[in-house]
Amino acid sequence: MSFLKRIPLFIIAALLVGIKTYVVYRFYFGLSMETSFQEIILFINAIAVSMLIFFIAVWLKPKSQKRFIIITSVVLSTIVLANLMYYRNFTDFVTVPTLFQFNNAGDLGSSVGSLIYFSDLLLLLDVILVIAFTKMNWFRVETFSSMFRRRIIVISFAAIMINITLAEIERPMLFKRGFDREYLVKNVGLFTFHAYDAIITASTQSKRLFADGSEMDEIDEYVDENVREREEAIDLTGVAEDKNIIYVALESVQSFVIDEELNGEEITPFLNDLIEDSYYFENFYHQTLLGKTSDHEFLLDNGLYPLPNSAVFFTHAQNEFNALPEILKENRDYNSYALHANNGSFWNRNVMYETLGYDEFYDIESYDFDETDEIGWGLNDKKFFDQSVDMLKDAEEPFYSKLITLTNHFPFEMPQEEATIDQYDSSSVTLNQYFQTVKYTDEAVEGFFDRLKEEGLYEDSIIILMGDHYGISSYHNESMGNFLGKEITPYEEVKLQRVPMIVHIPGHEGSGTLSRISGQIDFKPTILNMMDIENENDIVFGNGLFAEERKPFVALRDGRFVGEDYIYSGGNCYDDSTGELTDESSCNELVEQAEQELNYSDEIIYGDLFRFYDFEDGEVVQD
Ligand code: GP9
Ligand code: MN
Repeated sequence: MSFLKRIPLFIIAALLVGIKTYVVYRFYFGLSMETSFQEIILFINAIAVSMLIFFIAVWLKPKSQKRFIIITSVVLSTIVLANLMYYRNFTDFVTVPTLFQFNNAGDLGSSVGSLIYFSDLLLLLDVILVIAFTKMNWFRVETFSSMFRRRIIVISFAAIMINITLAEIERPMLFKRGFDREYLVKNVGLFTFHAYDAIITASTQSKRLFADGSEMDEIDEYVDENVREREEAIDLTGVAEDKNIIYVALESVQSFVIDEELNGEEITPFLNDLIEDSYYFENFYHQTLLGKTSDHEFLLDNGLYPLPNSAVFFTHAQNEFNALPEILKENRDYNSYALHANNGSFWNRNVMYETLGYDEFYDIESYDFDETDEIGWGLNDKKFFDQSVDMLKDAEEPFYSKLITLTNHFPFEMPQEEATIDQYDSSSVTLNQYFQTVKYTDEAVEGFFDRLKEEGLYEDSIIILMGDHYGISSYHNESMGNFLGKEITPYEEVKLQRVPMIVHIPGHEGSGTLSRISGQIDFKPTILNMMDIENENDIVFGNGLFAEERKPFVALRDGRFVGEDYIYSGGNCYDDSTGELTDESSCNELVEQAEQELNYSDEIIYGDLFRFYDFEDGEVVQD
């Protein structure tokens, strides 16, 4: 037994709890592991975090050390068990905001019994052992030397750094972007995730506390002077009244593939035909940043910009918004549905959709498929659309619905036997493969239209399709330049941020291609105009796409912008008629306005300012 006496108790506790948390992640939560690298990260984070927490013991006196070790293992086990029960009910992890949502806690309360399994008893084994070891004085508990303490600090921080570095390799920008709670837990563990969540909540709440609504007057004035005046150039006011609105997000589809060929084959034959019979905006820009797909969803439903340094879906899902689903419900009694075959917690959608007013979210759990139906990130677009139509068929009409595709997602891999177009031949594997997945999505959309017609949904709907953001980053400029037959300058890079935007109105005559500069920020006012819903007091930074008088620029979220005559990129001003550099002063005025506008939008979100604004009469209501 004297040999055991040499091992410090806190190390034993750290290992026991670390191994237990690993077992829970792996076998109780059933987190999916795609690679052995993920397995390793999962194991390392469980041990590293547990070490960091228990190593605090070296600073304590022997008696407090024992107390600390027991209390810590009980608290950590409670956190794990609480999350496990929550996960079994909601397939998600506990967050600070959910703790304050009593309806969730209530749901859980009533079903606690059915959420605890007999096998959960095993999860208390570490606590029992820690208590027993402490009582029996088997392991070393003493006042440690300062040399030993220093070593322990170095070891535990090194372990955490290794964990964070590996996590960054596995998911670049994990902390900045958040992605999915499941990713966070997989990569940095449950306890670090809770710390991260607490820090984000505290920082958003503190910014919110300083706002008192006085900021809204200036913003309202800006919107009044710069955004609100508009007249319909093409009169489509009310065209969508009583119709279903079916919005389709085309994952990573950029405008450069439209009407383009690869080895003599059209890349998007169906979309090309559809455009002939639709309004097509050929100078339409995505305005997303870190939150990618979710940023585009935010833009569409709110007419506000996403945030410069986080995914707004993640950080501000508790804010008050004035989103499309809510407005459509209030004014026209529309139901809103979101359909997307991915984890409900990805981009925090399961929380944000409720905030935005969606009635139903059909996530991965609503779709029926096995491995053979998967391409890339999940269910293939063809099966996705097919099953989505079944859901829409049963939906209460008229509705507003959003369907988000997934097959054309980076890294654009697909089984070659299903590919119907060649790969491109360049040094960029990403670009080479891209055309095949884009074509696949194009075919899936065709199938979707066929099914809508078959089910009698087509005639009563307006169908809008849009690329959510770029798919090919500037990293592939050289190959992209080869494909397009021109050098990709910073000016061309901006032009590559164009995404297709198609408004298809069945039975409508006179549509066509429009060249006006426009962007995702214009979606919400466009829908409201088409629904003939008065929105004169709304605070948005976009104009209806059919309006004659429009803001003279489209701001990208990273500081670049597109003006009517100039494009601003990389701190330089380009003449749009030549694509050549021009005098900076030509861009100055718009540089300022674009920056101002982005700041106003950020202020609204950071300060949660809509809680001080009455959209009915356009008044600011301060506390
Ligand atoms: C995830 C899907 C793709 O659910 O929307 O997200 P992205 O990586 O494009 O933001
Ligand atoms: Mn996307």
